[in-house]
Amino acid sequence: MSQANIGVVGLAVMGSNLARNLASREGNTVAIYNRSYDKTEALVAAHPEANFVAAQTIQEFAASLSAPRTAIIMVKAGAGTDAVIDQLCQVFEPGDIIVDGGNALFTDTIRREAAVRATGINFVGAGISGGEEGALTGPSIMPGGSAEAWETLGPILRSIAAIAEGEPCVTHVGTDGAGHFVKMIHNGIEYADMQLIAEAYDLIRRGTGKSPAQIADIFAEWNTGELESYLIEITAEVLRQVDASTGKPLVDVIVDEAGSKGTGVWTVQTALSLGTPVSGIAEAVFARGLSSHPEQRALAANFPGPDNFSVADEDAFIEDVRQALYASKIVAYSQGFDAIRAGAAEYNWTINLGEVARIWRGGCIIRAQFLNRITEAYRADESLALLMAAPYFADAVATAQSAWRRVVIAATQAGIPAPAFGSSLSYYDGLRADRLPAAVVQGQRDFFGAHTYRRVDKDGTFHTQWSGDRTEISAVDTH
Ligand code: NBP
Repeated sequence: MSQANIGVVGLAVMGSNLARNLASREGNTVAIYNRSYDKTEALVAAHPEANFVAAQTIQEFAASLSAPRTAIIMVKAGAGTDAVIDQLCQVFEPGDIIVDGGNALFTDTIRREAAVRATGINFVGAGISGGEEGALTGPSIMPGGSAEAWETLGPILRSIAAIAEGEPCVTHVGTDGAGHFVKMIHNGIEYADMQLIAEAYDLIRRGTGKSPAQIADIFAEWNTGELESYLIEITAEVLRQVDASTGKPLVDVIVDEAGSKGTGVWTVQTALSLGTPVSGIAEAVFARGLSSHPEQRALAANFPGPDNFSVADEDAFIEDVRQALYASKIVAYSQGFDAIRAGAAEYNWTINLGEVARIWRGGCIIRAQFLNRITEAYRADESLALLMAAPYFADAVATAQSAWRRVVIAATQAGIPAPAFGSSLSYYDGLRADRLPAAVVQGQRDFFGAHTYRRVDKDGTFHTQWSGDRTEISAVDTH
């Protein structure tokens, strides 16, 4: 017994692939356990080459691990995770390490970490991105938890993570729920990136009449430049795919209702409570929501829109769309990193934002060349308050802004929905505005609720006596 140095609990798609990934690395012996033993048996039978120690019970599982025992949980997030943590706490000892690699809500991770730490056992919430393929060949890993746990866990996670430009895509993100928080924001950015690419496709298709296969060629071309990313690459693959049964482009036979598993919603809910505008991510979540209400879409199907739309210069329009996509993507990432900064301040995490961008360069769904630029921006200025104000991004957005406006105007005139393009441009214009109508909002708030306002020309807080003689008084007098 005690021959395994790492264990995996939960052997569905993600867990079995992660266990195989671990077993493929030199020096690892992997204890495996699943609630239903048939999955464990099937994994062992299918992979005789792997160095597995199969356990039928949680007690056997614990006994097969050498100290400090380290187990990665890969079960359905929620009640399943709590059930497995409870079981492991019964059989583990102080100093051992429980890692939750599922998609847990970060506030659950904060709660679980505190409860498990009270027993002397370490608890690490680790975001794991890359889907089933990433789990097998190398994911991007975002662990939270204590520095003590990271000492044992670090070398193991480094050995299985994706490698980007020679460096493993894993870092100790911060304490307790920091890893799952950063994974949540990663997924939110992923939503925005996907929606922006989908809007670019829609504009080109409806604006120029090009076929999905022709647009696949355009995206493949974009993938050789500053937009180079996994999501652009796979979009080209999706658009090129022909449906075997009808001979039509596959994209034309897929029902146009986008689903979700909730991490985008969590990102937006969290950002709302932090007061951080993640408008690009929010529009992406809302766009999925709108798509998934066929009964409403049917009722609105005859609403009037503009007549025929076609662009005069196709090549120029496509280049404008490319630039608008790049600028909107910069906004989405800038907003996502802003949410991480705000989360770190709220939950007392020290998160190195440049490192976050670095570990997203490989393994995960939003992997892209572009992330190097983010790392460079935070290396140059660790306290950068606005990512898109870093010189590289500010220049890129300045270069793109005319094209961006032309695309949003064209979309509006054509009646083609481009909510993420449009709201990203509004965010940009909001940030750069000399004066915002927020002053009017403050006036309204003071009028109906005596919420007070500050003045541009002197310190202090003020209130206008709206229901009286409308003279202004110092706000302290109102309370
Ligand atoms: P699922 O999310 O489908 O969960 C199935 C696993 O959970 C099985 O091993 C099942 O055991 C176990 N389980 C459940 Br359900 N309830 C349990 C309980 N009460 N006690 C013990 N085990 C229980 O698996 P998955 O798709 O492999 O995902 C695993 C985790 O990884 C999830 O948190 C997911 O969100 C996350 N994740 C998934 C992806 C992805 O691309 N799929 C990517 C990144 C992260 P059984 O065999 O006995 O039913």
